[in-house]
Amino acid sequence: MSKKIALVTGITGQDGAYLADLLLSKGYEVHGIKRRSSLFNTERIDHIYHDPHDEDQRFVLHYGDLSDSTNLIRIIQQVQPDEIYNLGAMSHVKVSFDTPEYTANADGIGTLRLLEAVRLLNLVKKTKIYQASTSELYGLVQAVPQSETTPFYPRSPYAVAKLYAYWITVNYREAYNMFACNGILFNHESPLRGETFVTRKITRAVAKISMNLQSKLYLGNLDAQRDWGHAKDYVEAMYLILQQETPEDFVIATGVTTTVREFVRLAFAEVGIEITFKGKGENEKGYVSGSTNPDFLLPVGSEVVSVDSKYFRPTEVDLLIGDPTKSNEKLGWKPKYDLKALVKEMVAADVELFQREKLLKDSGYQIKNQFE
Ligand code: NDP
Ligand code: GDR
Repeated sequence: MSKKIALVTGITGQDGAYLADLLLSKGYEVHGIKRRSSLFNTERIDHIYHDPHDEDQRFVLHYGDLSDSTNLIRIIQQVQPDEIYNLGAMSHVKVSFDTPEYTANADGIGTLRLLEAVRLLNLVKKTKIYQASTSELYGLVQAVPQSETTPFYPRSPYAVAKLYAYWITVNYREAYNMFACNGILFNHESPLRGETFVTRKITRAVAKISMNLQSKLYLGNLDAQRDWGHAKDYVEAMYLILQQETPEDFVIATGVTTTVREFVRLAFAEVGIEITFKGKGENEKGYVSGSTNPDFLLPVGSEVVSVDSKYFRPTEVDLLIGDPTKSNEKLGWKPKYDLKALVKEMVAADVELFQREKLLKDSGYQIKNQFE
């Protein structure tokens, strides 16, 4: 049998990088769409990228954008993919309140453009489509745990755009018999997670604070509860969804929920720092209440976490907890990582990252500060 061909939008993102690794390990030829940017933006996939002059290319990048129909049509016509994974999106919920129109275009209409391209090119029978849907669709809590049948109530321009993408995927499946599926994925994280999402923001700050490179971490809503898994487990589910006999939608989640506050506590514990929280809402703070870290200089009682209301969202999603029964039973999917293992891996990766920076600083080099 000839090798399968996959096309991945959002290949330069967290999930794109893990999915490309997975598909290559399964013998696929992988094509990815990357955006032109003024700086290199392929850091997450550089380890699999080969000199384009080499022969036998199994990993190919194309310039493109989900806002450009003709570009998508041309790439799909050229690649003739067996599977398309639509992971490209403006994926930051808070930023979507600042860029609602762009978010609707890329995340909502972008999905329509891909579906239409497959239809126009007469690839409906050949090409299967995975749509990166999200637990943000549930938004304002209607019922928990959230499953494939829980009603949606989106709470951000991002979630509303993704709601359109969800339904247009269902509609093309029903109207044109397309093999098009939604994976309703709950939050998933990793050392490759974007630096402004809360888990990575926390693990980076914890690493820096433990090395005396930063003194404080500012966060928004500490009460928010999320069902956090590992991206490596979640891309396996994406693949499995497209290998089923019939196209269906699946919730992918761990079934365990945790507050942002508890994530902070677990992350500090990884570097031997104990944190206690005092106060409420905007006045809540986290203090050092103990330390077994011999290199940590701040004394017990130091304030290392503070709430800044600038990180609050105009409308928040308070509680997400997924019911993965269908994916457990039909896909045979079960996550390998639990939250503790996830936090451990993320903190260890950021400690390693900042050890390099500390070395430079200790040698007299100026290091750049990046805050969010
Ligand atoms: P990232 O933000 O890490 O990656 C998003 C990717 O989309 C990047 O490659 C980005 O390119 C690309 N992109 C952004 N805008 C466009 C555009 N207009 N045209 C083409 N590509 C674009 O997200 P994740 O990897 O975390 O998530 C993957 C997908 O899954 C997203 O659609 C997200 O909304 C969804 N999702 C994510 C969850 C999570 O917890 N991670 C949970 C549920 C759904 P560039 O690198 O140039 O910015
Ligand atoms: P989310 O992820 O909005 O769930 O979307 P994010 O990590 O941004 O926020 C999770 C929760 O933490 C609270 N929070 C903060 N968030 C950020 N980013 N920065 C802070 O300082 C901060 N303080 C508290 C937030 O209010 C929120 O409640 C992610 C994205 O990957 C989406 O693309 C995806 O669809 C969903 O997960 C499932």
